[in-house]
Amino acid sequence: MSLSANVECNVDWEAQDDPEKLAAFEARIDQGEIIEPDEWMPRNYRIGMLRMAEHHANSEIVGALPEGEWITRAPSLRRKLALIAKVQDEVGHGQMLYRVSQDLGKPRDQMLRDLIAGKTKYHNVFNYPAPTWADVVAIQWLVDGAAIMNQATLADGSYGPYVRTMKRINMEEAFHFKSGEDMVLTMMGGTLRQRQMMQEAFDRWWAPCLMFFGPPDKDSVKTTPFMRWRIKTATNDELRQRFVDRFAPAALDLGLKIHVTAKDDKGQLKCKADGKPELIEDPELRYNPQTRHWSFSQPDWDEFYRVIRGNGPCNKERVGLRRFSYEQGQWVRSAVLGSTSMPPGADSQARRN
Ligand code: FAQ
Repeated sequence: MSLSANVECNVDWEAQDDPEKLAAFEARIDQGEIIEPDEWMPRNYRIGMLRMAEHHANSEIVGALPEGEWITRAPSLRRKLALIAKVQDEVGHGQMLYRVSQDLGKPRDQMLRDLIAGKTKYHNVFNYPAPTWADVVAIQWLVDGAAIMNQATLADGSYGPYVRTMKRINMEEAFHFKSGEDMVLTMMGGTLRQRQMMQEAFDRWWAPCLMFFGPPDKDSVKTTPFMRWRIKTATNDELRQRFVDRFAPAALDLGLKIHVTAKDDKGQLKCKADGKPELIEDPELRYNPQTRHWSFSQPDWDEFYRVIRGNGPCNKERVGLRRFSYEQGQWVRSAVLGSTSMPPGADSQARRN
């Protein structure tokens, strides 16, 4: 089955599949079998897998942008070479994941158009600014660390092409993470100013990274059915806890502090004289030897929903750059594919001219 262009790809929980085919499919899932694109699958499995792979592909190509801005400003030739390779890897991951999504039935051009029209999402973390080199370090250490943690579980999933792509991507992400570790050690072993820069960047990225794994399980409609079909193999909260258990002690060992925004008695943010939010050490952060887990304060989930709905600090800038890139490629699509379609939003403008 293939979805035609401009079809809305939404999971429909009311949709009924042939009960016999569904039972046979679920028996295969229970046996740990891998599902291939040309085999029968429930409609919601196909759509759910497509949406996840497309969201992932979007995240890779948009995720290359905050770090890409730093290529010309990297502090040494060695760091510059590593950063160029890393950014190139992320775009390559996007390429592979758009291919996986295409095979599930959505044309690539529609995916690129939906991204710049704001119809589809990408990861929350890529809507935050990277104002200093220490932010590049935080991205490679924390965001790549979070990505590996999530993707290691996705590599145990049930859809063959996505699982195989995850295995390949995870090997490359492991290099990015190692580079992040090397850079955070350098920063924290450096001058007072370098350590301060790293702390400020860490403060900017900690909460977005907690949000990286998605909303709390109680608010995640898709987690239970996706776990049933092994599209996901760990819940959002399980992964968030693994992240904190791994990175909270590592950060403290390096001399970093884990901050949260201070609130007054009415739950309103407290601000400093310069208007920036006041930060305090996370009062919930502690290790529980019984559970062997770290407790921590939940991030601001209202901020998460604002950001993923297009109202984060850098959404417009990031999508704007993707639009610019799409428009710049128009002549290639028209020369190679004979495409006459204009970038979304430009159609009415073009017709008027
Ligand atoms: N950001 O019901 P759930 C990388 C949305 S690549 C934005 O829990 P689900 C490499 C979600 O889509 C990182 N939106 O959804 C790199 C859903 O929206 P919908 C990309 C989010 O699917 C590193 C709604 O909220 N990785 O980092 C986020 O069960 C450095 C309800 O959520 C992947 O995409 C979020 N954080 O679980 C590149 C991995 N979380 O569909 C450059 C694959 C949730 O209702 C530099 N994806 N939403 O409109 C997944 O594992 C899952 O899809 C989740 C969400 C965990 C993202």
